[in-house]
Amino acid sequence: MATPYTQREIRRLAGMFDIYGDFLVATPFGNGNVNDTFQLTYDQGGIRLHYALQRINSNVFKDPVAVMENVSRVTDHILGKIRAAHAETRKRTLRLLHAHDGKPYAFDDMGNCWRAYVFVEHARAYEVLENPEQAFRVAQGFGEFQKQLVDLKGRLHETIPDFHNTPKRVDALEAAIKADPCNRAKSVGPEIDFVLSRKDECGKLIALNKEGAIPERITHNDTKANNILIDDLSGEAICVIDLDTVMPGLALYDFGDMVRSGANPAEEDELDLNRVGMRFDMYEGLYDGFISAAGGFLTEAEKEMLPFSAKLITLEIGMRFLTDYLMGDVYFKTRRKQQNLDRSRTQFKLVESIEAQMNKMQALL
Ligand code: GN1
Ligand code: MG
Repeated sequence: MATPYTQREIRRLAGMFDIYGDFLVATPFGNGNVNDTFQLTYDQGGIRLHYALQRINSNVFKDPVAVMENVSRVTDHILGKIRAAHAETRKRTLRLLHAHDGKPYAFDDMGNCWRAYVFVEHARAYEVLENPEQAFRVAQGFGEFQKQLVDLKGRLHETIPDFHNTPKRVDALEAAIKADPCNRAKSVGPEIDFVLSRKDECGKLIALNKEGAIPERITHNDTKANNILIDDLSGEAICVIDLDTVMPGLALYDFGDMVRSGANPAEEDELDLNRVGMRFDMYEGLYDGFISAAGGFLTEAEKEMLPFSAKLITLEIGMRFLTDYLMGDVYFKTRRKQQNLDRSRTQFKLVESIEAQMNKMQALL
């Protein structure tokens, strides 16, 4: 990842937080599409320690302080749960460092909001999951995360309103087709048709929630496989990360995004569409893992919609990539031309693959 920040600047930014020891080096970290992340290395009395320093993308998160209030509440709550379990465990939660004024974030001179975390060692995020056992653990980890938050008191801020409101995402696509600021719409006719021919299904989950058939919960809303850390030694999913979109939502959004990102053996921007599809054994792993953690609190109506949620969220993210392509790549980071279009194509290929296996998925229920 190219970064506009020099070592000196990062060192100064990191200096806004209470970190003891000597700054050694900062390196760009991870593959996020939105925020900028650096791994910091410090020397503390001869021992090397790592921290994560992150700039919140204020184009995406208009109210970073609200984001940080949510993240603090959620991580404190989960830490309480881990401690109360009184068990030997590698389970972790992200831990925020304090800035000098005691707040868990700090603004730089340019008005950017930064935060720093203790780095979780000996664990990593996988872009593509390797086998059904790993899928099971990832889904179990995200399911446990939802379960840990069931008794969090008070509503969290909606850090991005209507984040998973699929009909509004369709509206945004249609507005982008109409505005067509980069004159790209004519080149993506099949992709546009793909979405619009499925428009009628897009409001299904929102409608069920409105009718009271499925409840609002506290959900993660960005349960990409790479947003959970897997312990190097045990293979257990030990820490959910990327908590900016933790907010009121439907449990199904989290399951859907897990399937989208965890059951596909190819990367999100894979160019060879023959490699893209939903592996059924991976779906089974994700399904079993999610049920093992969340089966106790999910209602029958929610369980019934699990297969559909995989299709819906994959379609939704595909249309978000397509919209961003039409708008000139203003939301998601891109590293090459047409990357957003490539991303949308993989999502639509995956939707087709999910549709073709829908009966088998239903049968698992
Ligand atoms: C973004 O930041 P990252 O890469 O985890 C996006 C998600 C998308 C994802 C697709 C706030 O997540 O909604 O599903 O890219 N996050 C936001 O890769 O828009
Ligand atoms: Mg992420």
